[in-house]
Formats: sequence, structure tokens, C-alpha cells
Amino acid sequence: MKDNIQALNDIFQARIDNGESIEPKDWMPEKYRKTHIRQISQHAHSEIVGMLPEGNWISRAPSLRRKVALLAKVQDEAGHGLYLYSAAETLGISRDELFDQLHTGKAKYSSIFNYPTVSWADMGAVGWLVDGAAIINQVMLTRTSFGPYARAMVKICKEESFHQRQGFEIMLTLTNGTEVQKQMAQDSLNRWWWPSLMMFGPPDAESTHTEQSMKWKIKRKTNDELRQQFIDITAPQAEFLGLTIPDPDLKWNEETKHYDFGAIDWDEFWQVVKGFGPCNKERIDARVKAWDEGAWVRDAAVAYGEKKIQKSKVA
Ligand code: FAQ
Repeated sequence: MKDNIQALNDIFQARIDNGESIEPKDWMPEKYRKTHIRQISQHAHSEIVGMLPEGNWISRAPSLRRKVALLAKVQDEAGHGLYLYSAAETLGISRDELFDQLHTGKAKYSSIFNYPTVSWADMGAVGWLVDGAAIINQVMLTRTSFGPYARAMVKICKEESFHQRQGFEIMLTLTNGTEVQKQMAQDSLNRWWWPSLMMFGPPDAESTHTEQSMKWKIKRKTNDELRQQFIDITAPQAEFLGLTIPDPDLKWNEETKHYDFGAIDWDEFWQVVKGFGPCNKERIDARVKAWDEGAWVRDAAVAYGEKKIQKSKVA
């Protein structure tokens, strides 16, 4: 029995090494399945919880054009959540279980969405930095080894790129505006810079899953590699905007051809991940409320579905 499992594992690893896509009905190690349920569902939860800080500004966007764009972006995030929940379901877990894990705190979602959006400039910073970081991480995931996840990511990445530009354009307008608008943009960058770097996860040396996930080609790059890539792309953008990144140690290194940067406050990161960030409670309360208040819609949809089946049997 043990030998059989080992043989299956070897064939599985050979398929991965060969660049083959793993599909839901293929044999896979239990840990591969569980790792995917964990990562895909946390990703889905991040999209859905991520709608809240931006949803906060839809009714207060400064013009109809801004409102329409923000509304479309938040709606896209709901769509991303749906693709990802569907991808997770192909691994044999139900949507109800996934939501239960979110509502009871068993499943994580991205630390970034536990920070408040206190000014309109935050809509710019979230699009520019948070979606910018999400794209860097997710472009890698379009080539992840599990087929349904990789395919979902292709569409998601296209939309994220619109989101990032939407945010950058808000920042550009503010930095070309009045002194007060410039200050709003700078204040927003000051608050979102470090939490955006934390989105990529703990340093490689402390990342529990990276080694195995790289072996299975779930991850194609490590947390630190992606973080560095983000900083290298974003630092010149900040310069273009005329904004100062709140890190006195940020400096181009001619030798490494990368930016050096200062120490990240990992204590803050773990506090937020463990539920003690500025908005953790508010975010979960909002999700639970939406779930409870939406019960009648789910019940009506099930009743309608059952009625349709009955009707088709009679016909
Ligand atoms: N926040 O061993 P690793 C978006 C946890 S989508 C909270 O390195 P892994 C779109 C991690 O789960 C943003 N927890 O883990 C949008 C693990 O704990 P566990 C979300 C974090 O999985 C934009 C432990 O730490 N994107 O922004 C975080 O190999 C704007 C050890 O970490 C994705 O989910 C964190 N930041 O690497 C929406 C992408 N980092 O599970 C609205 C897919 C780590 O053992 C508005 N996910 N942890 O209890 C990934 O690529 C990976 O899961 C990583 C973490 C890179 C996030």
C-alpha cells in the first residue's frame, strides 16, 4: 500500500516537473488538494472581503466617472471571488463550508483588507499599490499547476490590470492637483506602502508553505522574490508621481540592479493576520451580516430550482 502511494506520488511529481496541468479528476496527493483548498479559498475570501474597504467610497466618489469606474472594479472583485470559489469547489469542498470557514475565523484572507480607507486618495493607493501587488503575485499564478486555478487567474489578471490603472490615474490626478490634494496622495501612500509589502507574505525563511508549493509549481516565485519585483516596479512610479515612499532606506543598488529597502514590521503583520488589525472585526461582522441577511435569497433560489426540476419531470 505504502509502495503504491509512493509510486503515485512519483508519477504525480513527474507530471508536475513535465509542466502538465493537474485537473480535478486526476489523482493528486491529499496535501496538494488541501494546500489548494487553503490557498484558493483564502484568495477568494480576500476578493470578497476586499470589496468592503472600496465599497465604502462608492457613494462618495467625487464624480460620476469615478463612481462608475469604482463600481465596476468592486463588481469585478465579486466576480473574482466567484471564479475562485468555483475552482475550490472542484476539489470537493462545498461553498457553504468555505463561507463557514471565513465567518468562524478558520480561514484567513489577505492582511491588507484589515486597514481602513479614510480618504478618497485611498481609492487611488489601493488600486495602484494593492492591485499592483496582486497582479505581480497573480501573473505567476496563471501558470500554477492546478488547471482550474490557473485558468481563473488569466481572466482575473486582465481585470486587475484595469484596476491598477484606475488607481494610478486617481493618484496622478491628485498629484497634479492642489497642494491639499498632493498631501492627501502622500498621506495615503504613507499608510498603504508597508501593508502592501506585507501582502506577499512572511519572509521566505519564515514561510511554512513556500518550499513544498514551489516543488508542486503552485508558486513559481517566492514571497521575497515577488516583494522585490513589486518594489522595483513601484519605486519609479512613485517618483513619477512626485511622491516619497515612506522608507528612508529605499535606494537603488547599482550592483544588484534592485532597490534596497528598510525592515518590514513583521510583528504588525502577524498581529493583523491573527485578527488584531484595525478593521478585522468590522470586516468579518460585515460578511456575516451579509450572509445572514441574504438567507432568503438563497432559500428562494433553491425553492425555484426545485420547482423547475419538478416541472420538468411532469412535462
Ligand atoms: N495575509 O507559508 P506562507 C487582491 C499566511 S487578492 C494573511 O508564505 P503561502 C485583489 C498564510 O496563509 C489578495 N495571511 O503561505 C484585490 C499562511 O498561513 P496558513 C490575496 C497571510 O500560502 C485587490 C502563513 O501566513 N491574494 O488583493 C498573508 O505559501 C484590491 C504562512 O505564509 C492571494 O491570496 C497575508 N498577506 O503564501 C481585491 C493570492 N501572507 O494558511 C480587492 C494567492 C501569508 O498556513 C481590492 N495566494 N499569510 O494558516 C498566495 O499567493 C499565497 O497564499 C501567499 C502566501 C503569497 C499570499
